[in-house]
Amino acid sequence: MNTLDTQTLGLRIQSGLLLEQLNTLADIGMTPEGACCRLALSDEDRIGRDLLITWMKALKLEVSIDPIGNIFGWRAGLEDLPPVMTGSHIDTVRTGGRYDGPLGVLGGLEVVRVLNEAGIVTRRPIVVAAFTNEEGARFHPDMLGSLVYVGGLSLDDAYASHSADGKVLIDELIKIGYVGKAALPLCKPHAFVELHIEQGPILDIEGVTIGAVRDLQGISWQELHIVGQSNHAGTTPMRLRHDAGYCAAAISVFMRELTIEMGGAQVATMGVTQLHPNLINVIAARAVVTVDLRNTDEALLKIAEQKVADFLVKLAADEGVTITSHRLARFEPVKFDDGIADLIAQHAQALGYSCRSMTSGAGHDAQMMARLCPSAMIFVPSVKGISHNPAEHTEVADLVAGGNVLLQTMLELAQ
Ligand code: HGY
Ligand code: MN
Ligand code: MN
Repeated sequence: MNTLDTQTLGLRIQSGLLLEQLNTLADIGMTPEGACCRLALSDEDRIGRDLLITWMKALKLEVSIDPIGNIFGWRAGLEDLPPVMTGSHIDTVRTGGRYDGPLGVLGGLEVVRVLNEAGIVTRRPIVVAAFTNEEGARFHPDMLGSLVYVGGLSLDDAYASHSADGKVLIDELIKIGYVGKAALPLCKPHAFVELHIEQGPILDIEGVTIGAVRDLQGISWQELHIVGQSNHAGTTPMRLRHDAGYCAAAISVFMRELTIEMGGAQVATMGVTQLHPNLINVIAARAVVTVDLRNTDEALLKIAEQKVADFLVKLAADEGVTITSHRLARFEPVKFDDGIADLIAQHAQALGYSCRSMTSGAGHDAQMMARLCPSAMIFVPSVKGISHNPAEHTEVADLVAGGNVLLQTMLELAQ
């Protein structure tokens, strides 16, 4: 083992600045309820991006921005080789926590800080990325920036994406000043490793510190537009109603029953329900609802989608309404690189952390990067499995553990 190896194996991240930056970023877009609200391409997102770039420059990283607004901090290596890339996102859902996304970006900056302070230059360059619109809470699909990066969505189609509040993506990107000129893609990394909170209960319940994420479930998002007929809530006999509000509720109940019938990994969520005119004494004329179906098994996900489609046809006929579906996102399950996942597990154990292999229930930028280069993820526990919620929390010791595993995994990949 050479001196560099013994030196690097002894390196550890420090929690101080990582925590300080996580909290400083969390304050941007903080709501009165204590949630982080930095919807993609919003003013709050712009302020967060500007701050991140300031932090990257303070670490002497060479900052570049690509045409979809992905931000990269590049640290030169001894050799001009494909880099080891890490990163995640800093956009949030409307009721976000402070770790979902920023831990992966700021954890990457902490790795750079430790190497700078140790005076170590790795053989390969190291890049820290912050991808645009990972959440998909404002523009669809989710993981949009990393999807464009790997060529899964054209820039034009991404630019034309419409937000729920009626905005067009390119207009908002111009407005915040983040239409960059860097090459798309900036590079084809040697490897991509993403540090992220689990956002689920498994590590917390089992008391395990590190998740070596080997795969990620498939995602199916659609928006349903239901058109019935508004009418008087008191005078209209039940048999004459074309009630879009009832249909919205019936679809939600059907989705829950479908997960019970299918069991296994099948999950289903109706996150959005908008009724019009949304008045107590008016039968709803229209409804817009969203359907989020996920499963680790592609064949089962397809079955779930078909069962929902069949139910919608019958419901529309029974209730005398029209139901149209608009596809918002569809990603098959992803297998990560077992070699990198093994490295994650080895370094976790070498550092004395408990570790287990996992599947990700949430979508992540790593699932897109896996189309371009060997990729895997490091999970750390979410207390009580809570996320997309201001109560999202990860203990400091677990944040540090995840950062140390990221540091050692990246060092090994970069040497
Ligand atoms: O929806 C997801 O899984 C991710 O948070 N975008
Ligand atoms: Mn995330
Ligand atoms: Mn999220």
